[in-house]
Amino acid sequence: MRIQPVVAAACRQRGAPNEITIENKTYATDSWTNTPPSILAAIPRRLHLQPNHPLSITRQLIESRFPTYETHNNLFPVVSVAQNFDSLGFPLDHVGRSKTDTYYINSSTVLRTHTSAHQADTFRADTSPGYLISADVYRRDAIDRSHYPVFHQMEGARTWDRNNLAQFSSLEDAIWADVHAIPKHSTDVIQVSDPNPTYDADRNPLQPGHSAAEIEAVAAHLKRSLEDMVVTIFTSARSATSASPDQQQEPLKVRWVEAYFPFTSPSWELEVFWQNDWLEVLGCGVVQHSILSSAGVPSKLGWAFGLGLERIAMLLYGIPDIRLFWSTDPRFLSQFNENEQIRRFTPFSKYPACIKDVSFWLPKETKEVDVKDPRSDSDVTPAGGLTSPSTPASSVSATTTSNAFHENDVMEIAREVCGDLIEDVRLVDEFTHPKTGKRSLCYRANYRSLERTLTNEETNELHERFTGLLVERLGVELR
Ligand code: FA5
Ligand code: MG
Repeated sequence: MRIQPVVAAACRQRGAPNEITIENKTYATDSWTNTPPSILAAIPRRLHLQPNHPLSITRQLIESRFPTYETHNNLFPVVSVAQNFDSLGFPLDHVGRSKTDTYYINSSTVLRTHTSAHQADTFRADTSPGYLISADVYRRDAIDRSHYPVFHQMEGARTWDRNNLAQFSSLEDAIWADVHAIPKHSTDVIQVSDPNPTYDADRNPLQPGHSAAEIEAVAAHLKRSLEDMVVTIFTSARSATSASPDQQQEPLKVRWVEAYFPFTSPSWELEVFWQNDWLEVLGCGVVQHSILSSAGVPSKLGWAFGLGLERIAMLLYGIPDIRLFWSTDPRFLSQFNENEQIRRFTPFSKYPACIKDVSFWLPKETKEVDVKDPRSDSDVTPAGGLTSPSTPASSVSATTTSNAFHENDVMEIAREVCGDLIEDVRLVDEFTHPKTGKRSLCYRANYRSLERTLTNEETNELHERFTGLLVERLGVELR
Protein backbone atom coordinates (compact mmCIF):
# COMPACT_ATOMS: atom_id res chain seq x y z
CA MET A 1 0.00 0.00 0.00
CA ARG A 2 1.33 3.41 -0.85
CA ILE A 3 -0.82 6.27 0.29
CA GLN A 4 -1.37 9.54 -1.51
CA PRO A 5 0.78 12.58 -0.81
CA VAL A 6 -0.35 14.33 2.33
CA VAL A 7 -0.13 17.85 3.65
CA ALA A 8 2.94 18.81 5.61
CA ALA A 9 3.08 19.95 9.22
CA ALA A 10 5.68 21.42 11.54
CA CYS A 11 7.41 18.85 13.72
CA ARG A 12 10.29 20.50 15.51
CA GLN A 13 10.95 19.28 19.01
CA ARG A 14 11.36 21.85 21.75
CA GLY A 15 13.77 22.00 24.66
CA ALA A 16 16.52 19.89 23.07
CA PRO A 17 19.84 19.81 24.99
CA ASN A 18 22.97 21.59 23.62
CA GLU A 19 25.03 18.44 23.64
CA ILE A 20 24.65 14.67 23.75
CA THR A 21 27.11 12.36 25.51
CA ILE A 22 27.35 8.78 24.30
CA GLU A 23 29.74 6.53 26.19
CA ASN A 24 32.17 9.33 27.16
CA LYS A 25 32.06 11.08 23.81
CA THR A 26 30.26 14.40 23.66
CA TYR A 27 28.65 15.81 20.53
CA ALA A 28 27.26 19.31 20.01
CA THR A 29 23.63 19.24 18.89
CA ASP A 30 22.13 21.40 16.13
CA SER A 31 19.01 21.74 14.05
CA TRP A 32 19.58 18.23 12.62
CA THR A 33 19.56 16.49 16.01
CA ASN A 34 16.62 14.10 16.17
CA THR A 35 17.81 11.17 18.31
CA PRO A 36 15.60 10.71 21.37
CA PRO A 37 16.87 9.43 24.75
CA SER A 38 14.98 6.14 24.26
CA ILE A 39 17.17 5.34 21.25
CA LEU A 40 20.38 6.44 22.99
CA ALA A 41 19.47 4.06 25.81
CA ALA A 42 19.69 1.09 23.43
CA ILE A 43 23.34 1.76 22.52
CA PRO A 44 24.98 0.06 25.54
CA ARG A 45 22.92 -3.13 25.15
CA ARG A 46 25.06 -4.76 22.41
CA LEU A 47 22.70 -7.70 22.07
CA HIS A 48 24.80 -9.31 19.35
CA LEU A 49 27.56 -9.83 21.94
CA GLN A 50 25.46 -10.84 24.93
CA PRO A 51 26.26 -14.47 25.87
CA ASN A 52 23.42 -16.90 25.10
CA HIS A 53 21.35 -14.20 23.42
CA PRO A 54 19.63 -15.49 20.24
CA LEU A 55 21.21 -12.71 18.15
CA SER A 56 24.65 -13.62 19.42
CA ILE A 57 24.05 -17.32 18.75
CA THR A 58 22.81 -16.51 15.23
CA ARG A 59 25.88 -14.34 14.62
CA GLN A 60 28.20 -17.14 15.73
CA LEU A 61 26.41 -19.70 13.58
CA ILE A 62 26.92 -17.51 10.49
CA GLU A 63 30.52 -16.73 11.45
CA SER A 64 31.22 -20.45 11.64
CA ARG A 65 30.64 -20.69 7.87
CA PHE A 66 33.35 -18.07 7.21
CA PRO A 67 36.18 -19.42 9.38
CA THR A 68 39.01 -17.49 7.72
CA TYR A 69 37.24 -14.12 7.80
CA GLU A 70 38.31 -11.51 10.35
CA THR A 71 35.44 -10.47 12.65
CA HIS A 72 34.76 -6.93 13.90
CA ASN A 73 32.01 -6.94 16.47
CA ASN A 74 32.72 -3.86 18.57
CA LEU A 75 32.52 -0.93 16.19
CA PHE A 76 31.02 2.22 17.71
CA PRO A 77 27.54 3.09 16.32
CA VAL A 78 28.09 6.84 16.04
CA VAL A 79 29.56 7.50 12.57
CA SER A 80 29.97 10.47 10.29
CA VAL A 81 27.62 11.29 7.45
CA ALA A 82 30.70 10.70 5.29
CA GLN A 83 31.06 7.13 6.56
CA ASN A 84 27.38 6.23 6.43
CA PHE A 85 26.54 7.86 3.09
CA ASP A 86 29.27 9.78 1.21
CA SER A 87 31.91 7.03 1.26
CA LEU A 88 29.35 4.67 -0.30
CA GLY A 89 28.33 6.97 -3.13
CA PHE A 90 24.83 7.85 -1.86
CA PRO A 91 23.49 10.73 -3.96
CA LEU A 92 22.91 13.95 -2.00
CA ASP A 93 19.15 13.72 -2.53
CA HIS A 94 18.85 10.07 -1.46
CA VAL A 95 15.88 9.62 0.87
CA GLY A 96 18.05 7.64 3.30
CA ARG A 97 19.81 10.87 4.23
CA SER A 98 16.63 12.57 5.39
CA LYS A 99 15.83 13.33 9.03
CA THR A 100 12.64 11.34 8.70
CA ASP A 101 14.60 8.13 8.08
CA THR A 102 17.89 8.54 9.94
CA TYR A 103 18.81 9.41 13.53
CA TYR A 104 21.10 12.42 13.44
CA ILE A 105 23.28 13.36 16.43
CA ASN A 106 24.08 16.58 14.56
CA SER A 107 24.35 17.66 10.93
CA SER A 108 27.55 15.70 10.30
CA THR A 109 27.05 12.75 12.67
CA VAL A 110 24.50 9.92 12.66
CA LEU A 111 23.73 6.60 14.29
CA ARG A 112 24.77 4.20 11.53
CA THR A 113 21.82 3.02 9.45
CA HIS A 114 23.73 -0.02 8.19
CA THR A 115 26.97 -1.87 8.75
CA SER A 116 28.13 -0.77 5.29
CA ALA A 117 29.13 2.49 7.05
CA HIS A 118 32.34 0.66 8.00
CA GLN A 119 33.18 -0.73 4.56
CA ALA A 120 35.55 2.00 3.42
CA ASP A 121 37.50 2.07 6.72
CA THR A 122 37.79 -1.71 6.81
CA PHE A 123 39.01 -1.89 3.21
CA ARG A 124 41.50 0.90 4.02
CA ALA A 125 42.85 -0.94 7.09
CA ASP A 126 43.41 -3.93 4.76
CA THR A 127 44.13 -6.49 7.46
CA SER A 128 42.39 -9.49 5.90
CA PRO A 129 41.01 -10.52 2.48
CA GLY A 130 37.69 -11.44 4.12
CA TYR A 131 35.86 -9.74 6.99
CA LEU A 132 32.56 -9.87 8.89
CA ILE A 133 31.16 -6.89 10.82
CA SER A 134 28.22 -7.41 13.19
CA ALA A 135 26.64 -4.40 14.83
CA ASP A 136 23.54 -2.55 15.99
CA VAL A 137 22.01 -0.26 13.34
CA TYR A 138 19.39 2.47 13.74
CA ARG A 139 16.54 3.55 11.49
CA ARG A 140 13.42 5.64 11.98
CA ASP A 141 10.81 3.24 10.72
CA ALA A 142 7.36 1.67 11.04
CA ILE A 143 6.17 -0.03 14.24
CA ASP A 144 5.16 -3.64 13.89
CA ARG A 145 6.28 -7.13 14.83
CA SER A 146 9.18 -7.19 12.39
CA HIS A 147 10.37 -3.58 12.63
CA TYR A 148 12.20 -1.98 15.52
CA PRO A 149 14.16 1.29 15.36
CA VAL A 150 17.28 -0.58 16.44
CA PHE A 151 18.23 -3.85 14.80
CA HIS A 152 21.40 -5.75 13.98
CA GLN A 153 23.17 -6.40 10.73
CA MET A 154 26.11 -8.47 9.63
CA GLU A 155 28.26 -7.16 6.81
CA GLY A 156 30.61 -9.49 4.98
CA ALA A 157 33.19 -8.82 2.30
CA ARG A 158 35.86 -10.70 0.39
CA THR A 159 38.43 -9.20 -1.95
CA TRP A 160 41.20 -10.43 -4.24
CA ASP A 161 44.29 -8.48 -5.29
CA ARG A 162 45.24 -8.25 -8.97
CA ASN A 163 48.83 -7.67 -7.88
CA ASN A 164 48.96 -10.83 -5.79
CA LEU A 165 47.72 -13.82 -7.76
CA ALA A 166 50.06 -16.44 -6.22
CA GLN A 167 50.44 -19.31 -8.72
CA PHE A 168 47.47 -18.26 -10.87
CA SER A 169 47.79 -16.67 -14.28
CA SER A 170 44.61 -14.59 -14.03
CA LEU A 171 42.38 -13.09 -11.40
CA GLU A 172 39.44 -15.24 -12.47
CA ASP A 173 41.51 -18.42 -12.12
CA ALA A 174 42.48 -17.39 -8.58
CA ILE A 175 38.86 -16.71 -7.68
CA TRP A 176 37.56 -19.96 -9.24
CA ALA A 177 40.06 -21.92 -7.13
CA ASP A 178 38.43 -20.37 -4.06
CA VAL A 179 34.94 -21.09 -5.41
CA HIS A 180 35.83 -24.79 -5.69
CA ALA A 181 36.80 -24.86 -2.01
CA ILE A 182 33.28 -23.84 -0.85
CA PRO A 183 31.22 -26.82 0.43
CA LYS A 184 28.73 -28.07 -2.14
CA HIS A 185 25.15 -29.06 -1.36
CA SER A 186 23.01 -31.39 -3.41
CA THR A 187 19.64 -30.39 -4.87
CA ASP A 188 18.04 -32.62 -2.23
CA VAL A 189 19.17 -30.00 0.29
CA ILE A 190 18.86 -26.71 -1.56
CA GLN A 191 17.24 -25.67 -4.82
CA VAL A 192 18.55 -22.39 -6.15
CA SER A 193 16.67 -20.31 -8.69
CA ASP A 194 18.87 -17.75 -10.43
CA PRO A 195 17.12 -16.88 -13.68
CA ASN A 196 18.90 -13.65 -14.57
CA PRO A 197 22.27 -13.26 -16.26
CA THR A 198 25.08 -12.27 -13.89
CA TYR A 199 25.05 -8.75 -15.29
CA ASP A 200 22.89 -6.71 -17.61
CA ALA A 201 23.98 -3.50 -19.30
CA ASP A 202 20.76 -1.68 -18.34
CA ARG A 203 19.45 -3.29 -15.20
CA ASN A 204 22.53 -4.54 -13.38
CA PRO A 205 25.69 -3.35 -15.11
CA LEU A 206 29.29 -4.47 -14.99
CA GLN A 207 31.60 -1.72 -13.75
CA PRO A 208 34.11 -0.18 -16.16
CA GLY A 209 37.42 -1.98 -15.71
CA HIS A 210 35.81 -5.30 -14.70
CA SER A 211 35.86 -8.08 -17.26
CA ALA A 212 32.91 -10.43 -17.72
CA ALA A 213 35.09 -13.41 -16.78
CA GLU A 214 36.20 -11.76 -13.52
CA ILE A 215 32.67 -10.86 -12.49
CA GLU A 216 31.33 -14.33 -13.30
CA ALA A 217 33.95 -15.69 -10.89
CA VAL A 218 33.27 -13.10 -8.14
CA ALA A 219 29.50 -13.60 -8.44
CA ALA A 220 29.91 -17.38 -8.22
CA HIS A 221 32.04 -17.05 -5.08
CA LEU A 222 29.56 -14.63 -3.50
CA LYS A 223 26.49 -16.71 -4.31
CA ARG A 224 27.97 -20.11 -3.36
CA SER A 225 29.28 -18.66 -0.05
CA LEU A 226 25.90 -17.24 0.88
CA GLU A 227 23.99 -20.33 -0.24
CA ASP A 228 26.24 -22.40 2.00
CA MET A 229 25.51 -20.05 4.93
CA VAL A 230 21.77 -20.24 4.30
CA VAL A 231 21.84 -24.05 4.16
CA THR A 232 23.48 -24.11 7.59
CA ILE A 233 20.95 -21.74 9.10
CA PHE A 234 17.85 -23.26 7.64
CA THR A 235 18.90 -26.83 8.27
CA SER A 236 19.24 -25.88 11.95
CA ALA A 237 15.91 -24.05 11.82
CA ARG A 238 14.15 -27.04 10.36
CA SER A 239 15.59 -29.53 12.75
CA ALA A 240 14.35 -27.22 15.53
CA THR A 241 10.91 -27.02 13.94
CA SER A 242 10.14 -30.51 12.79
CA ALA A 243 8.57 -32.96 15.21
CA SER A 244 10.65 -35.82 13.92
CA PRO A 245 14.07 -34.76 12.65
CA ASP A 246 14.49 -37.89 10.50
CA GLN A 247 11.34 -37.34 8.47
CA GLN A 248 11.86 -36.67 4.78
CA GLN A 249 12.17 -32.92 4.23
CA GLU A 250 11.57 -30.84 1.15
CA PRO A 251 14.71 -29.18 -0.22
CA LEU A 252 15.22 -25.58 0.84
CA LYS A 253 14.21 -23.15 -1.94
CA VAL A 254 16.11 -19.92 -2.46
CA ARG A 255 16.21 -17.41 -5.28
CA TRP A 256 18.49 -14.62 -6.44
CA VAL A 257 16.83 -11.39 -7.54
CA GLU A 258 18.42 -8.34 -9.12
CA ALA A 259 18.78 -5.34 -6.80
CA TYR A 260 20.23 -1.86 -6.62
CA PHE A 261 22.60 -0.36 -4.05
CA PRO A 262 24.69 2.78 -4.63
CA PHE A 263 27.81 0.91 -3.47
CA THR A 264 27.69 -2.34 -5.50
CA SER A 265 27.20 -3.29 -9.14
CA PRO A 266 25.94 -5.73 -10.18
CA SER A 267 23.76 -6.24 -7.07
CA TRP A 268 21.38 -8.94 -5.82
CA GLU A 269 19.09 -9.90 -3.00
CA LEU A 270 18.74 -13.42 -1.68
CA GLU A 271 15.25 -14.61 -0.80
CA VAL A 272 14.35 -17.79 1.04
CA PHE A 273 11.03 -19.61 0.73
CA TRP A 274 9.89 -19.92 4.33
CA GLN A 275 6.43 -20.69 5.64
CA ASN A 276 4.85 -20.23 2.23
CA ASP A 277 6.39 -16.89 1.36
CA TRP A 278 9.56 -15.43 -0.13
CA LEU A 279 11.52 -13.61 2.54
CA GLU A 280 14.36 -11.17 1.77
CA VAL A 281 17.35 -12.14 3.86
CA LEU A 282 20.20 -10.05 2.53
CA GLY A 283 21.48 -7.62 -0.08
CA CYS A 284 24.84 -7.98 -1.80
CA GLY A 285 26.93 -7.27 -4.88
CA VAL A 286 30.28 -6.50 -6.45
CA VAL A 287 31.93 -3.65 -4.52
CA GLN A 288 32.11 -0.38 -6.46
CA HIS A 289 35.69 0.08 -7.50
CA SER A 290 35.63 3.75 -6.46
CA ILE A 291 35.23 2.63 -2.81
CA LEU A 292 38.30 0.39 -3.03
CA SER A 293 40.41 2.95 -4.83
CA SER A 294 39.44 5.73 -2.38
CA ALA A 295 40.38 3.32 0.40
CA GLY A 296 43.89 3.03 -1.06
CA VAL A 297 43.52 -0.50 -2.43
CA PRO A 298 42.89 0.15 -6.15
CA SER A 299 44.29 -3.23 -7.24
CA LYS A 300 41.52 -5.10 -5.38
CA LEU A 301 38.19 -6.44 -6.54
CA GLY A 302 35.54 -8.24 -4.55
CA TRP A 303 32.06 -8.65 -3.11
CA ALA A 304 30.08 -7.49 -0.06
CA PHE A 305 26.80 -8.49 1.58
CA GLY A 306 24.62 -7.17 4.41
CA LEU A 307 22.05 -9.27 6.25
CA GLY A 308 19.53 -8.68 9.04
CA LEU A 309 20.35 -10.78 12.11
CA GLU A 310 16.88 -10.39 13.70
CA ARG A 311 15.22 -11.61 10.55
CA ILE A 312 17.36 -14.74 10.50
CA ALA A 313 17.05 -15.33 14.26
CA MET A 314 13.24 -15.00 14.06
CA LEU A 315 13.20 -17.80 11.48
CA LEU A 316 15.75 -19.91 13.25
CA TYR A 317 13.89 -19.90 16.57
CA GLY A 318 10.32 -19.02 15.55
CA ILE A 319 10.47 -15.76 17.55
CA PRO A 320 7.17 -13.99 16.73
CA ASP A 321 7.86 -10.36 17.73
CA ILE A 322 11.04 -8.33 17.23
CA ARG A 323 10.57 -6.56 20.60
CA LEU A 324 11.33 -9.85 22.34
CA PHE A 325 15.05 -9.51 21.50
CA TRP A 326 15.16 -6.57 23.93
CA SER A 327 13.39 -8.44 26.72
CA THR A 328 15.26 -9.05 29.95
CA ASP A 329 12.54 -11.42 31.13
CA PRO A 330 14.11 -14.75 32.18
CA ARG A 331 11.18 -16.52 30.54
CA PHE A 332 12.66 -15.28 27.24
CA LEU A 333 16.40 -15.34 27.91
CA SER A 334 16.48 -18.76 29.58
CA GLN A 335 15.32 -20.44 26.37
CA PHE A 336 18.62 -19.87 24.53
CA ASN A 337 21.91 -21.59 25.16
CA GLU A 338 24.90 -21.34 22.85
CA ASN A 339 26.22 -24.73 23.91
CA GLU A 340 23.06 -26.62 23.04
CA GLN A 341 21.26 -27.50 19.84
CA ILE A 342 18.84 -24.87 18.54
CA ARG A 343 15.36 -25.35 20.02
CA ARG A 344 12.23 -23.61 18.88
CA PHE A 345 11.12 -20.68 21.06
CA THR A 346 8.05 -21.36 23.22
CA PRO A 347 5.98 -18.19 23.73
CA PHE A 348 5.47 -17.84 27.48
CA SER A 349 2.14 -16.12 27.18
CA LYS A 350 0.13 -13.92 24.90
CA TYR A 351 -1.29 -11.01 26.85
CA PRO A 352 -4.43 -9.23 25.63
CA ALA A 353 -4.17 -6.45 23.06
CA CYS A 354 -5.90 -3.13 23.45
CA ILE A 355 -6.66 -1.40 20.17
CA LYS A 356 -7.26 2.35 19.94
CA ASP A 357 -7.66 4.57 16.91
CA VAL A 358 -6.64 8.17 16.48
CA SER A 359 -8.04 10.26 13.63
CA PHE A 360 -6.77 13.71 12.83
CA TRP A 361 -6.82 16.46 10.23
CA LEU A 362 -3.49 17.48 8.79
CA PRO A 363 -2.81 21.21 8.84
CA LYS A 364 -4.06 22.65 5.60
CA GLU A 365 -1.68 25.37 4.55
CA THR A 366 1.50 23.28 4.29
CA LYS A 367 3.15 21.66 1.32
CA GLU A 368 2.50 18.17 -0.04
CA VAL A 369 5.05 15.41 0.44
CA ASP A 370 5.15 11.66 0.16
CA VAL A 371 4.38 9.25 2.96
CA LYS A 372 6.39 6.07 3.18
CA ASP A 373 4.71 2.72 3.00
CA PRO A 374 4.72 1.51 6.60
CA ARG A 375 4.44 -2.19 5.76
CA SER A 376 7.29 -2.88 3.39
CA ASP A 377 11.06 -2.58 3.25
CA SER A 378 11.07 -2.75 -0.47
CA ASP A 379 10.25 0.73 -1.64
CA VAL A 380 12.53 3.25 -0.03
CA THR A 381 14.98 1.94 2.53
CA PRO A 382 17.29 4.20 4.49
CA ALA A 383 20.40 2.19 3.74
CA GLY A 384 20.04 2.14 0.02
CA GLY A 385 17.97 -0.98 -0.33
CA LEU A 386 15.89 -1.15 -3.44
CA THR A 387 15.68 2.58 -4.00
CA SER A 388 16.23 3.16 -7.68
CA PRO A 389 19.01 5.48 -8.79
CA SER A 390 16.47 8.05 -9.93
CA THR A 391 14.80 9.23 -6.74
CA PRO A 392 11.20 10.33 -7.33
CA ALA A 393 10.62 14.06 -7.07
CA SER A 394 8.21 13.68 -4.16
CA SER A 395 10.84 11.87 -2.08
CA VAL A 396 13.36 14.55 -2.89
CA SER A 397 11.01 17.14 -1.46
CA ALA A 398 10.60 14.96 1.63
CA THR A 399 14.35 15.01 2.16
CA THR A 400 14.65 18.73 1.78
CA THR A 401 11.45 19.98 3.45
CA SER A 402 12.16 20.34 7.15
CA ASN A 403 8.53 20.76 8.21
CA ALA A 404 7.02 17.91 6.19
CA PHE A 405 4.56 15.50 7.77
CA HIS A 406 6.11 12.05 7.67
CA GLU A 407 4.63 8.86 9.03
CA ASN A 408 7.90 8.02 10.78
CA ASP A 409 7.26 11.02 13.06
CA VAL A 410 4.00 9.39 14.20
CA MET A 411 5.92 6.16 14.86
CA GLU A 412 8.62 8.00 16.76
CA ILE A 413 6.09 9.67 19.09
CA ALA A 414 4.40 6.31 19.71
CA ARG A 415 7.77 4.80 20.65
CA GLU A 416 8.68 7.73 22.84
CA VAL A 417 5.44 7.51 24.83
CA CYS A 418 4.94 3.74 24.90
CA GLY A 419 8.38 2.16 24.58
CA ASP A 420 7.84 -1.57 24.15
CA LEU A 421 4.19 -1.43 25.29
CA ILE A 422 3.07 -0.84 21.71
CA GLU A 423 3.03 -3.71 19.25
CA ASP A 424 1.84 -2.13 16.06
CA VAL A 425 0.80 1.23 14.61
CA ARG A 426 -0.79 1.28 11.18
CA LEU A 427 -2.63 3.63 8.89
CA VAL A 428 -6.15 2.26 8.57
CA ASP A 429 -7.96 5.08 6.81
CA GLU A 430 -7.37 8.28 4.93
CA PHE A 431 -9.82 10.74 3.58
CA THR A 432 -9.89 14.08 1.79
CA HIS A 433 -12.82 16.37 2.53
CA PRO A 434 -14.51 17.03 -0.84
CA LYS A 435 -15.23 20.70 -0.07
CA THR A 436 -12.39 21.93 2.10
CA GLY A 437 -9.71 19.66 0.60
CA LYS A 438 -8.49 18.96 4.15
CA ARG A 439 -6.93 15.55 4.62
CA SER A 440 -7.63 13.22 7.47
CA LEU A 441 -5.65 10.16 8.54
CA CYS A 442 -6.62 7.45 10.98
CA TYR A 443 -3.94 5.36 12.71
CA ARG A 444 -4.69 2.25 14.73
CA ALA A 445 -2.46 1.66 17.75
CA ASN A 446 -2.26 -1.84 19.18
CA TYR A 447 -1.13 -1.71 22.82
CA ARG A 448 0.18 -4.97 24.19
CA SER A 449 2.94 -5.84 26.61
CA LEU A 450 5.04 -8.94 26.04
CA GLU A 451 5.36 -9.47 29.76
CA ARG A 452 2.07 -8.66 31.49
CA THR A 453 -1.55 -7.54 31.05
CA LEU A 454 -1.89 -3.77 30.70
CA THR A 455 -4.65 -2.13 32.73
CA ASN A 456 -7.32 0.01 31.08
CA GLU A 457 -6.14 3.10 32.89
CA GLU A 458 -2.61 2.49 31.69
CA THR A 459 -3.57 2.16 28.00
CA ASN A 460 -5.92 5.14 28.20
CA GLU A 461 -3.13 7.23 29.64
CA LEU A 462 -0.63 6.05 26.99
CA HIS A 463 -3.10 6.79 24.22
CA GLU A 464 -3.86 10.25 25.60
CA ARG A 465 -0.18 11.13 25.81
CA PHE A 466 0.39 9.76 22.29
CA THR A 467 -2.46 11.78 20.75
CA GLY A 468 -1.52 14.86 22.80
CA LEU A 469 2.02 14.80 21.41
CA LEU A 470 0.72 14.31 17.86
CA VAL A 471 -1.14 17.60 18.27
CA GLU A 472 1.74 19.39 19.99
CA ARG A 473 4.57 18.25 17.70
CA LEU A 474 2.91 17.70 14.34
CA GLY A 475 0.26 20.41 14.54
CA VAL A 476 -2.56 18.04 13.64
CA GLU A 477 -6.17 18.56 14.74
CA LEU A 478 -7.88 15.58 16.39
CA ARG A 479 -11.26 14.59 14.95
C1 FA5 B 1 21.45 -2.61 3.39
O1 FA5 B 1 21.38 -2.21 4.55
C2 FA5 B 1 22.76 -2.71 2.65
N1 FA5 B 1 23.78 -2.02 3.43
C3 FA5 B 1 23.10 -4.19 2.42
C4 FA5 B 1 24.31 -4.40 1.53
C5 FA5 B 1 25.57 -4.54 2.09
C6 FA5 B 1 24.17 -4.44 0.14
C7 FA5 B 1 26.69 -4.73 1.28
C8 FA5 B 1 25.27 -4.62 -0.67
C9 FA5 B 1 26.52 -4.77 -0.09
P1 FA5 B 1 18.91 -3.21 3.30
O2 FA5 B 1 18.39 -1.90 3.75
O3 FA5 B 1 18.11 -3.95 2.29
O4 FA5 B 1 20.36 -3.09 2.68
O5 FA5 B 1 19.08 -4.15 4.56
C10 FA5 B 1 19.79 -5.38 4.50
C11 FA5 B 1 19.07 -6.44 5.29
O6 FA5 B 1 18.80 -5.96 6.62
C12 FA5 B 1 17.69 -6.80 4.73
O7 FA5 B 1 17.80 -7.76 3.72
C13 FA5 B 1 17.00 -7.35 5.97
O8 FA5 B 1 17.39 -8.68 6.25
C14 FA5 B 1 17.55 -6.47 7.07
N2 FA5 B 1 16.64 -5.36 7.37
C15 FA5 B 1 16.45 -4.22 6.67
N3 FA5 B 1 15.53 -3.43 7.26
C16 FA5 B 1 15.15 -4.10 8.38
C17 FA5 B 1 14.24 -3.81 9.45
N4 FA5 B 1 13.58 -2.66 9.50
N5 FA5 B 1 14.08 -4.71 10.44
C18 FA5 B 1 14.78 -5.87 10.41
N6 FA5 B 1 15.67 -6.20 9.45
C19 FA5 B 1 15.85 -5.34 8.46
MG1 MG C 1 16.53 -4.55 1.22
